[in-house]
Amino acid sequence: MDFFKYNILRLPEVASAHGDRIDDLIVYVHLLMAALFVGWLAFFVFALLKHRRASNPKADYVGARSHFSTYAEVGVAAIEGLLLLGFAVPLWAKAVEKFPEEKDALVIQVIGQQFAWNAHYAGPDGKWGHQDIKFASTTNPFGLDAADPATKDDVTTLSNEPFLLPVNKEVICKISSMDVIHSFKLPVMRVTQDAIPGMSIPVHFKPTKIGDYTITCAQLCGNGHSKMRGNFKVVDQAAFDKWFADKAKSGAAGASFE
Ligand SMILES: [Cu+2]
Repeated sequence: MDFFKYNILRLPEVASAHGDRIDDLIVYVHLLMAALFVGWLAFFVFALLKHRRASNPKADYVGARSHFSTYAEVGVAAIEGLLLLGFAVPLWAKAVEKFPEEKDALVIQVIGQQFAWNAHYAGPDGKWGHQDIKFASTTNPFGLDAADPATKDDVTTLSNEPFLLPVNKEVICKISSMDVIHSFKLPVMRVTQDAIPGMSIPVHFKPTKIGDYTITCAQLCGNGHSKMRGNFKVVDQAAFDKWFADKAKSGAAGASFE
């Protein structure tokens, strides 16, 4: 299976708990398509040869008597049904629909803006600072209210500054946008979600490998779209705790918006 994933399809590295099952499905779909391509092409060549003019000088008005093609069609539909009901739907139910409890997960807000990704964590107090659209600006994309004491220790990373995630812990990202439609794509996590202005759409995943990874924007969002590359790092819990405490202490969120 890995041979198909990484040598034939050349999928990127996978670093999330559910990612392997998405790759499995991608391989199954490609195998079915390859079988159809070869099978139908062989049938086409067979039909060209069998029904060539030289061996059939007179037209046959009855046509095919065998039910082979019907059985083949039903067989293909059955395999497609199996892929959809046996793999795709259960995977969607688990990897997309079934969220972990917020109390057991790291919850962050992510906002796309032309052309950067910004992230916002409730600080060590676990409370989100008050947010209002009237405070929102390019330097304060989350509309944080600097006067609210709960804002003081909130952690933000702005303008594609890398944000950190602890390894082997569920993460919930609530995705939104300041301006146009973007799409939050973490290729190694096998996560993609449109960022839509006026909506907060959650996605969840569990990073399983320490490393530095890329965020891309998967919706053409303007002339700087190709530069809308953010970064995030998956680190061990101790490194995360240290970074988080330092960020919270520096009062990044509270200070910069006053
Ligand atoms: Cu974008």
